[in-house]
Parts: sequence; C-alpha cells; structure tokens
Amino acid sequence: MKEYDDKHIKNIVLLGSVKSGKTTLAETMVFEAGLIKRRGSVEEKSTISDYHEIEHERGNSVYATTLHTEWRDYKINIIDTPGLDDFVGEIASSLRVADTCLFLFHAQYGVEVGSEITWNYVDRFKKPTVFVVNQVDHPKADFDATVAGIKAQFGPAAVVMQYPVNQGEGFDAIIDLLKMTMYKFPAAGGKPEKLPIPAAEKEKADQLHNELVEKAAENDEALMELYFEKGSLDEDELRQGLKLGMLKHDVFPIFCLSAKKNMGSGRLMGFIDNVAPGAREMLPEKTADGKEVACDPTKPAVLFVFKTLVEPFLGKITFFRVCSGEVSEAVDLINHQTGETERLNQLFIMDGKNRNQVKKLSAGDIGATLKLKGTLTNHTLHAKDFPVALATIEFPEPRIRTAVVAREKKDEEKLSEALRDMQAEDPTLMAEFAPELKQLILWGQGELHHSVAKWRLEHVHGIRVDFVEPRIPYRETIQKAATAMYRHKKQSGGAGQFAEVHLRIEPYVEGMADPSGLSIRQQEEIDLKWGGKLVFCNCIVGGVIDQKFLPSILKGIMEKMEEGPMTGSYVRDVRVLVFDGKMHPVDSNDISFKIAGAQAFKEAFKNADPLILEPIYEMEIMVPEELMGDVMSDLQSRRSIIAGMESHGKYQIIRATTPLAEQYKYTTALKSMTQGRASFRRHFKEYAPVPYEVQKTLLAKHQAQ
Ligand SMILES: Nc1nc2c(ncn2[C@@H]2O[C@H](COP(=O)(O)OP(=O)(O)OP(=O)(O)O)[C@@H](O)[C@H]2O)c(=O)[nH]1
Ligand SMILES: [Mg+2]
Repeated sequence: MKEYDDKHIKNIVLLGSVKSGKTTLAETMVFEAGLIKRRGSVEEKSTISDYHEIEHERGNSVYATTLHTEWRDYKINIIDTPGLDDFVGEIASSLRVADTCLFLFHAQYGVEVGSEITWNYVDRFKKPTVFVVNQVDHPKADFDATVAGIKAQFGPAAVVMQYPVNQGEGFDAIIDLLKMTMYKFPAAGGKPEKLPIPAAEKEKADQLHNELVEKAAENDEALMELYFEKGSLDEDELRQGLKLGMLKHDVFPIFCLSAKKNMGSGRLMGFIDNVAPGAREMLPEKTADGKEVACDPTKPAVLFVFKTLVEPFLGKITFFRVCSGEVSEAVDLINHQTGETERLNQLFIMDGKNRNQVKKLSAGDIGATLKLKGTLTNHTLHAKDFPVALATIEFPEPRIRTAVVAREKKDEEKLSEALRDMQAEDPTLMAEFAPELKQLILWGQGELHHSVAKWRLEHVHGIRVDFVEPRIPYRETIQKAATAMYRHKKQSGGAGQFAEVHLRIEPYVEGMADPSGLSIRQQEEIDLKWGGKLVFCNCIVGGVIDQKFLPSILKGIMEKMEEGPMTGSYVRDVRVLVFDGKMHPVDSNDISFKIAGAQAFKEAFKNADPLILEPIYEMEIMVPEELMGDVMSDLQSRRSIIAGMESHGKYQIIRATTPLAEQYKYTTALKSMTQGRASFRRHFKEYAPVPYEVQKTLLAKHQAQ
C-alpha cells in the first residue's frame, strides 16, 4: 500500500439518520477510486463496511467501521457510523478522531429526528462539516425542502454548493456552484461530462453562486476586500474562504448526490482533497489537563485509542489515531493509563474486515493493531520519554436497563466476565449487579443496543441468556411519627441475652424542628448511599442504656433500612429517637441490642403510616407533529404527568414525568408508534409515592414471595 504523509491524509466520518445512505456512499467512494472491482450493496450484504453478521441480519450498520479510499494524491480515511441512535457511542468515538464530518440526509425525508442528537456531538467538537443530500434520484426526492430544513435546523452557515438539475428517477446532472459547471453523468454513474450551465439554469445558478461567494468572503478580511474590489472571487479564493469558514464552524457547504447510482461521489472526494481541512490544519489535540499536542510527525509518538473490538478468530483489534510522531512495526509504547509497555507488532489500515499491513503510520493517520492486552478505549499510548494523556471521549449515559440471566447456572461467572469485556469495547453499555434488586442489570442506549449485546453474548462468547424485566428500585418511608419498644430476652443454658429498646420514629425533612418532649444528647446524620437520610438520635436519660450499646442499636436499625419492612426495599428519610430501655448487668451485649433495635424499628415503622416510593424520570420526547397525539395518549396510559409541549420546526418536544415502572421497553414502543421518527431522553428526577392501588399490589406481591 502506498504511504501517505501527514499532508496528504484526510479523515472523514459519515454521519446522518438511519438509511440515509452512509454505508452505500462509503462503498461508492472506494469503488469510484478504483480500489475495488465490484461495488457491494447493502441489499446483497456485500459492502466493505457492514461486514458483521448482525448487520447483515438487520440491514443496518451497528458498528462504526473504518475504511479508506484514495483520490488524486490523498488518502481519505472514512469512518462509517450507524444511524440508529442506539449506537450513539459509535458516533462519539468516531467524531473524536475524524477531522471532517459528512452529514448525510435522505432527500425524501430531509432533516430527521435523530440528526439532532448527532448534531449535538458535532457542535460540541466544532468539527468542520459538509452536509450531503443523498438519494436525489429517489422518486420523492425534494432537494429544496431538505435545504430549507437544514437551514432551519443548523442555521445560515449552511450554504448550497451544488444542486440537482433533475431530481427524481431521471436524475443525472448536478450544477456545481464553486466550479460553475454542470456535471452530467452516464447512466451507469461514474465519471461525469463537464458541461456549461444551461441557459434555463443560469439565473438560479448565478444567484446561488453569489450566496456562496459572500459566505466564503465573510470569513476573512482580505477576501472581503478582494470581493468588494472585484465583485467576485476566483475558485482558489473561494476554496480558501470556505476552508476558513469550515474550520470556524461558520460555513457548512451542502452537496447533493446519489450514492447508489454513483453520481457525485468523485466531485465530493475532490472537495475533501482540496478544501476539507487536513489533520495538520485542525486545532491541536488537547491533553486531559488542557495542554496541546500538535499533529507533527517529527515529534515523539502519541496514539489515541478510540475503539477496541473483539472479533471471532482474530481476537482484539485496537483502533487508534496517530496524534503526533510516527509509528513503525514492532514499536514499544507506554500505555499512560496502565503504565505498561505495549508492543505494536504489526500495523494495519483496516477496510472493514480486511487488513492492509503497513510498515509505518504517520501523524494524522488512523490505523489498527492486534493483540494489545491491557489497552482499552480512551487510553493513550506514547513514546517512552513523552508522557501525555489525551483528553478522553465523553460517552453518553445509558438510557435503559434490563436484567440479564444466564440460562445455565454454570455460565454465571463467564457471563460477568463477558459483560466486562463488552463494556470495555462499548462504554455506552454498563453492567452491574444490583444487590437491592438481586439482579444483574445491563444498561444501554435502547432495546436494539441490548439485543446486539445479547447477540454478542450468544455468538461471540457462547453464553445463552435471557433478558427479563428488571425489578424497580422502590424505596420505603413513613408519613407520621410512631413509638415502639422491643425486649429481647433469651435464657438458654449458658450466658443469656437481654436488651430493651424504646424508640420513636418520625418522617425526616430537611431543617425539621427538634423533637417535642425529648432532648437530644447526641445525633448522627447519615447520608444513605441509596438516597435520602437517616438521623439517629440518642435521647437516653439517666444511663438506662449504656453509651457503648448505641452503635449496636444503630446497626440493627440499618439492617432494617437496607431491607425495608414492607417490600424489602431500601428505607429513606427517617429520624429515629432512642429514648428509653433497659440493660442487664450480665446478659446485655451488642448482639442483643442490635436485635432489639431492629425489631423496635420494624414495629414502629408499621404504625407510622408507611409508604412505598418509586423512581420518577423526566422524559423529553421529540416527535413529528402529526404523531404527537399517539405519543401523548400512550404517555398518559403510563401514569405520566405532561409538563409541557414546545414546537421545534416540524417536531414537537413533549416533556413529561413518568414512573420508571411504566417505562419497560419504551424505546421499542416509541419506535413502533412513530416508525422510528421520534427520539427521547430521560433523566432521574425524584422518588415519589406510588398510588394507593399500586402500593396494595406491591405489598401483596411481596407477601406472596
Ligand atoms: N435510490 C437510492 N437508494 C439509496 C441511495 N443510497 C443508499 N440507498 C439505499 O438506501 C438504503 C440504506 O442505505 P445504507 O447505505 O445502508 O444507509 P445507512 O445510512 O448506512 O444506514 P444505517 O447504517 O442503518 O444508518 C439501502 O437500501 C441503499 O441501497 C441513493 O443514493 N439512492
Ligand atoms: Mg450504514
């Protein structure tokens, strides 16, 4: 394979909604460059990028895949990402190492709901962006409406660079406003004929050309002066202005093409070569503590690991970007996070599952290696005397949960290990054993994300599992004060046991008054690890219980707080006042007071008007206007309180609060209600009392258990 230096490498990431044509475009870009003889298709399950079995099964990309093409003197590294928002983690990591984003839209659907989430990431990193309106050959393609949608959503920085002359099924020509040329494609696509702009299009093309020139000039004073002097800019000046604007996130050129018919990909690649900023033109990489690492091949080597993947038969692949310096085969680097030396025995440029072995990789390039043991996503590998830790990828928090059960008991340990490995590969998955629920909980981005995890457990790790409804982390509390006493007395043979505890419990609220009729001698305020508080007060008078037994009483109470009297859930927000009791000079000991404390607490709890609390989440659902009614009535059937609605272009944002217990499989429900055209975010809000009927059911269920 030809070697490219840092000045001839461009790194792009393909982003955009589901089925906008990212994978097809990646394939076309490789084919058009002559690197493959036959162009694969998503339908035939033969693309370079979607090579995983699960992607074939689903017909969607699931993993971000790296591949490359070569156009003129440049190597273009491409990362093809999945459009489904279940796989937003793949977008976050790809964006971290790409320089320019190609943001695709389907010309029939325009700006779709998922774009918003992806755009939040692009905007956060301020990566240069090109909008690509794909599928202009679609019978219902509407380029102008898509452009209007893009401008409404992403602002006036979006500027038309090309437009289709005859969109729809007969599409075969594009007018390019930088070159002021018409590109007419042969029926099979590929290399176009360059023609003058036809008279009928002249006026429109001139007007759009002027808009483009103004946009390019805006970004540089010298260019602005030139523009005022000459009334125009030449091609090179335009390119310069566009590049500056793209670097500042002030210009987003809009291209159009048909990836499927291979009409327009060559011109797009030409633009990437000539205008899209290269690795050296980007802002320097930042270290975790804010220092800069310039993309410079003459400096010591620094690699950032953005992805790891375990493939059957191949083992672990580690994907990295060379941020500084150069690496050659068999180089030893230090993993900053583990302090271990890792040897990169072989270096590869990955095209999907195909490995192209290379001797060296230079700053700005993206490559991979095999068999690194302790290196994970977000780690930095650096030359011996150049210790740096690069800023890491911030992955989105998981949105939904499920409980995982191994079908066979013997697999339980293997399951925990496999989940640990999968988490290292995909930090948007999170597995934890929840002691209060007594379940292994797997958090993820959506049900599809979960089902991919299940598929991997079965097919890669050989563990058959069931995903079951996770229990709800309820809480218990009280609504009024109650008093109780408990005497623990045991006389059997040897040493006896004796303890008597009298206590009062009260609902705890922030800043509550001191208790009436009791005076607190000592008070301990405990922030419970499951939320809320326990305030434990010693109100003993006259030493009826020795000071030394109070920790044991507290221990007994904590046991009941950890396994509440009603449903076995954690208890929160209680003040306990121990005010009386009795000791025996010989038989009293720690264990007796622990038992008496626990039992007195349990007794008092029953009489204190106990209440079950459930977790409530704030939901934000973005949905096309015409589907709002369905989504609202579904929310109401889930005991939600609608907090408001707000319109956002052709979408409505519904805000609601919904109990966690009503959200099982919500992403699937929402997908099927809206054919995947809605998205939602949620975060924990508070614990709130369950309705009376629900409490009754929960109590009955617990008693039956
Ligand atoms: N007519 C037409 N169809 C296209 C074009 N580009 C892609 N398609 C088809 O659109 C479908 C989706 O294409 P993909 O390339 O898988 O889209 P994607 O954006 O990678 O989709 P995800 O990975 O699921 O997000 C496939 O059936 C493609 O053949 C195009 O330019 N014109
Ligand atoms: Mg795809």
